[in-house]
Amino acid sequence: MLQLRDGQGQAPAIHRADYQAPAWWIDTVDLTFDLDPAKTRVLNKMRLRRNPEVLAQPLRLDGEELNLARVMVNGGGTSFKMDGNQLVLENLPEGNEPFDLEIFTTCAPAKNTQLMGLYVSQGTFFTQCEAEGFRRITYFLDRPDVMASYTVTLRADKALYPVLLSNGNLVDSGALEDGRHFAKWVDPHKKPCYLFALVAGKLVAREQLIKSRSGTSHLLQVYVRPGDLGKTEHAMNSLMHSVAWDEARFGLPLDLERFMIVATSDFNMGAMENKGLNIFNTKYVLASEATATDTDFSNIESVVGHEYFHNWTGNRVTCRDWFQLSLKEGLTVFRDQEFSQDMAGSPSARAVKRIEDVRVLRTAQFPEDAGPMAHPVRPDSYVEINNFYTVTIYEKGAEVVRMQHNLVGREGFAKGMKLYFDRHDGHAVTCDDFVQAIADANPGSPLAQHLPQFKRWYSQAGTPRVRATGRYDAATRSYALTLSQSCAPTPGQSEKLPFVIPVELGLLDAATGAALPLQLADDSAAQAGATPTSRVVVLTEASQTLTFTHLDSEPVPSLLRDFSAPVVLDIDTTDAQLLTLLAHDADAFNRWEAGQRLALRIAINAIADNAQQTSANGHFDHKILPAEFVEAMRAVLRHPALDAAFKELVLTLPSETYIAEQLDVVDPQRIHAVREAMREQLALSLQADWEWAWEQNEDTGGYRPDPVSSGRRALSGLALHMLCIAAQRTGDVVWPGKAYQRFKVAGNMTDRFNALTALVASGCELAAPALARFHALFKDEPLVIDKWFALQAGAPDRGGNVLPTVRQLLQHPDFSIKNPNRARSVIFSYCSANPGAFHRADAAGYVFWSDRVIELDAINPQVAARLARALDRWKKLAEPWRTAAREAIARVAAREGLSNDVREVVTRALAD
Ligand code: B3K
Ligand code: ZN
Repeated sequence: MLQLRDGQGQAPAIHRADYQAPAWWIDTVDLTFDLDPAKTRVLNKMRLRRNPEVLAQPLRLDGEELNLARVMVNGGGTSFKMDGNQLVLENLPEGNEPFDLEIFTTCAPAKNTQLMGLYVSQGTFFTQCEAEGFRRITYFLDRPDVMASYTVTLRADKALYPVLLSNGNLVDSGALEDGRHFAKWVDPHKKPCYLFALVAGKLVAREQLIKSRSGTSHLLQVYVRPGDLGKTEHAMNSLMHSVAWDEARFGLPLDLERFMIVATSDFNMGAMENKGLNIFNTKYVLASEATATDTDFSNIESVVGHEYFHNWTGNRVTCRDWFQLSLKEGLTVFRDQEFSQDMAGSPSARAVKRIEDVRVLRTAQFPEDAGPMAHPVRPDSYVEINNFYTVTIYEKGAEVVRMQHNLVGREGFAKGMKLYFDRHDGHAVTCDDFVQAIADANPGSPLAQHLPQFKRWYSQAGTPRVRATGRYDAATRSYALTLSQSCAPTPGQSEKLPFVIPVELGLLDAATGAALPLQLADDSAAQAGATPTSRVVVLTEASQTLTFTHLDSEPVPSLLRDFSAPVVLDIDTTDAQLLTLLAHDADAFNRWEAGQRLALRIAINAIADNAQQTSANGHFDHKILPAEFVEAMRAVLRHPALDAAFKELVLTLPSETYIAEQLDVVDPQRIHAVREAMREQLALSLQADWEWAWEQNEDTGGYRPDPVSSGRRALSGLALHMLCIAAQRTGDVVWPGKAYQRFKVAGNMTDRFNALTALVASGCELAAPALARFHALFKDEPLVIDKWFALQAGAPDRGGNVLPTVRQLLQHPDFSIKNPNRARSVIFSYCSANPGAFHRADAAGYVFWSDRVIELDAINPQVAARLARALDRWKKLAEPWRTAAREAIARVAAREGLSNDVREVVTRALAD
């Protein structure tokens, strides 16, 4: 155990305010590995010196699950002691001169099921060190502000491990005795230990030479298992595009002779940005049109980009401590989002990407911000840092960077980035340092003007709400718009001060939908003739009123365009106003948003309306959607100019999770029934239009994962799904037949899987043979089998049938709880992504959840703690779910020997 625990109590929290610079520096590290799955030997030779700026202290090195064999100082023996997991050396040479410390340990990679530190996956060695995995490899100052130069020698059996990789440049390699061989790597860049990596195994690589703008050449490599090479083209293309983009947009070149990506099927998350040796989950590397969907292709592009962009934002400039995690993660998510938008090209495709990103923020981060795990973008404390790789740190952090970008403009942001690197290259710094650089490079900008207040985005948790009210005065032809902000208390933070909230807005003519010139009463520049139709207002007070003049009638406000701030907008728009925005808003985001607001309003009213009861078969007896809504959806679907991808987003109803977030008390079954009823009505009322949309978009030609053709596949997939839903209701057999045919002959995985989804989700009889056929076709493709599991665990519940199916899936020969992708595909798809099936009135879903959390925790605490978050929002549940959920959480909390990871999550969930 890392910390002493008091019975079942939590390990102590670590506080940001307690940060102290390290008392020792490690300048160089020379590691020699004798790789053996059962017992790997690690010789660690370090050169250390005291940090003269810190009061003298013993050297305390972190270690975990290591067998210590030898410690030597300057070549001789030394005294040492253990304090918990720390190796403590007190009698070190006096003075500030460097000295040598040699530590010899062994570890057992084959037994490492946590997948942190050094582990074995399918006969290949991999490492994962972020955040605190390096201490599972050797004793070290395992903290990101200690940056050292690494030399690494790997020794292993040549037949079993022909490829030996580590960070940096290969400087030597050769044969050893007994069929062994070695490779020696030197990393030219200093780095914190969380960026260390090694890989050893039977791998093959796709290679590509590229030239930077300055003319230097670089070798790019994507390593996979033999047999997977044919699925690496898209990852390599994505890497090449990433390198070119970072140089073109930010002037940041590749700083290494060689850059490697290696894929593994056993990985806790998506990928890891180890310096020059990125390790990826196969899910974000391997793609072919036969096995990967359009979503997979676009995820690969963004994850490859994300990890590559870390090479500067994270690796060249890293975090002072883990509280600063968003310094690298928020910024790098912002960069990967911008990269994907720039790659998408057209304004419409950019808007689609923005909508997708906001959807993630609102369905995952907003609930986090309102629940027991709420924390600021820069947290103040944590028990287990692995629990803080969250949507708040990543996605909200990216929004906070995006607001800075928008407040200083694109050029200003590029200047700010340059200043950031001029100041901090090669150092471990804080979120404050970042925002200071952006502001200092842009004096006079709204960011610089409001800098101390802007920083509250880093320190205050919770999603702010902006309440907007408009009043039109015909006498003065003016429109007064009042914007008021507030933010609910979050655990440990009861008072919130006003944020700096950029609100991009426009006004539309209510009759024609035309964009109106925005003349502010007190804005002389605008009166001089420069009257834009969209502008950004920076809200800094608790309440502010803007008065727009020269308006002949009451306008329709379009607020928070392009989602200009991560807030909830409360506004009493009429249905007619929303319909105008849906039909005419020049801002694509708000056009989509108007449709979502209409749907949300209908759903919430139906949920609250006790007169609308479901009949025994779960169906609503009367229609929920008003005719105007159906007609508006038809107009979007049939629109001659809108892109298919955008149509698909508009025609997709808000998720059950998002609907639940709007309610104070959540009846998950009622939400599910209402949403299903809305979908069914949309399917039936627009049947002819869906048929038309299917025919229009059925054939996308040869497979290319570009935004236009993937948008067409998305819309035809939705159309087919809706047609199968309608068929279930009408008894039609034609469309299920067509879906089955499509499933059989589809030329790519997107179309095939969409057809399979339509069959399974609509509950038609052809689902079972299709699933069997799909498994037989792809039994040797683990990533496709993950989809097969996930589809069944995420299927709509029919009379409680999903949980028994999930239990059966756990017994399937292809299931293994030790493989995180597989565990996620079954267990998470059920517990976290299928609310209608999970929240059972008999509590069996919750019992299943608690069993799996406990089972997983013994194998892999990080994955278990993620699953533990599935009941974060239990306090909002109506009875009987609320009590049952609390009991399930309490059942987990009552276990002895829980990991810090799960303990922290359940403790916070149960806190008042
Ligand atoms: N930095 C890693 C995440 C590490 C998670 C450790 N629990 C991947 C990324 O964000 O790029
Ligand atoms: Zn990252």
